[in-house]
Amino acid sequence: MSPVAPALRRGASGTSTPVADPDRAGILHLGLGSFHRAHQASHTAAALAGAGGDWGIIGVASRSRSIVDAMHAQDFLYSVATIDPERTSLTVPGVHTDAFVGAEQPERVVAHIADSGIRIVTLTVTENGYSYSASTQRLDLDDPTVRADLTGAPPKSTIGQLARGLQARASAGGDPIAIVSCDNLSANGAHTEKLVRAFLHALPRGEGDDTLAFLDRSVSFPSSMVDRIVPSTTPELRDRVSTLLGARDEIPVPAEPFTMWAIEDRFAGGRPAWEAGGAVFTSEVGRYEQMKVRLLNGTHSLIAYLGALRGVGTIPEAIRLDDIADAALTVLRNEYEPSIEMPNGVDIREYEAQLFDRWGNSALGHRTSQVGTDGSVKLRQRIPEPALRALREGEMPHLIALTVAGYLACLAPLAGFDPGPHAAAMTDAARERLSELPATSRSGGDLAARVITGLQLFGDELAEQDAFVARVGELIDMIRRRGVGAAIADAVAASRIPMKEMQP
Ligand code: CS2
Repeated sequence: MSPVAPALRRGASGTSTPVADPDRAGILHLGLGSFHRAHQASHTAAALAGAGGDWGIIGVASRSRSIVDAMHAQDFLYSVATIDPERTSLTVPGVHTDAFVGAEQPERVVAHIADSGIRIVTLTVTENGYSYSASTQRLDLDDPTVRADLTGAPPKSTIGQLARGLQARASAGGDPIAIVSCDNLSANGAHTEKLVRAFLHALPRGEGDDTLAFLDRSVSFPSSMVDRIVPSTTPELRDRVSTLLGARDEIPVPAEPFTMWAIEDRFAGGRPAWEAGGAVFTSEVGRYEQMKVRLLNGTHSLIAYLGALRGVGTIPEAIRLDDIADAALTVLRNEYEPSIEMPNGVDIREYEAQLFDRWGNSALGHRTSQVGTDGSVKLRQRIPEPALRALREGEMPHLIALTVAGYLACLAPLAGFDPGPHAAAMTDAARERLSELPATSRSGGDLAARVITGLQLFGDELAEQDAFVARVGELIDMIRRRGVGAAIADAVAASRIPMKEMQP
């Protein structure tokens, strides 16, 4: 790319015409990360191109300035690079009308939610962003940010911002609005509503009562299942995109060709024609969520931890290893499949075959460390229910146990075991807590018990499953003493899969 290439701006050659009218935003989005920019923004671009409407998006980054500054410098344009092994194709969504940092301007978040022009708030704030306490299964009222938000300070937590914004909207006339979580949480709509209501109930002197009544009347929280693999961007991609585009784009987003969005059609204030971009409006979002969070995400975690322990940096490299592919197929067939009901019209074999193609997309370069990051919150969504179902049936979920063993071998390695650089690159809110445990754990069993039973990292029910805890411990010891290959072989052999069913 020549250094004199012009910056990506409105009207620059090679860019499509932006479709959103800069003065008419209808959506406020919290969490201006890559996933939103590749997924919801692309669907919104398709909806605006197909059916129009005042549905421009104001993007709010929670803390980071860099993406906001770059969006401003590029007239809110950036490209989505759809990457498959044969080719890379570019689109420029052009749906954002503004961007700012929520932590710097919390009052502005509140004001936008109160503004009747905004009829939808969407969220991609990660599993960590909901101020949810897994131990009390409630809004985390001990969290200092939530506590400060409850006192009336400009709100910094997502739930505080939503609740204070809705409170201001109720006083300003109370136009209907939908709040749509697009995070990988089960029943994400109901979950978000429960937390916002808990915040309003926790306000002193019945201050939240009018807003609670407004919620009953005019606010909907549709659940949604989102799916598109979006790796982190790289300097190499920036150069490639800029060459293809003929303009310098500092913030391109790489994404796979596959994309899926299943949403409950409960939009109190109207919505864009997202079906134009392939979204499915359905009453079966719960089934889509379970299918995705278990089959895709649960297996993804297994591939990431095993891959990192085998020393490979990317998911496609990991899934090309025969034993990791066997482990992935075994966990799908034996442990996740029996725990879900597929949505009508989705064929499970086709869906699984697609998963293997998607994981194997080598041009994406999706990192094992990216998928392995934040396992403490991700695994809690992915593994407890299918594991408990198997245990209730008297079966040991060996490959789910291996997922947990792989996670702990990466994040809390016992003395003398080096999980390698890809494990070291995984970040996790629980890393510090976990890293203290190996020094005083005599064995894998000890470590597993302290994490699963002691810390209840995967919830209180799994904490009581002694046989599961013991199996995780055994696999940790096996990884440490005989290597990850031996542990994979042991778990796959122990699983009761009829071999003839093993073809993807
Ligand atoms: C992945 C997901 O990082 C992870 O844990 O499993 O981000 C996955 O790529 C997306 O959910 C795909 O939609």
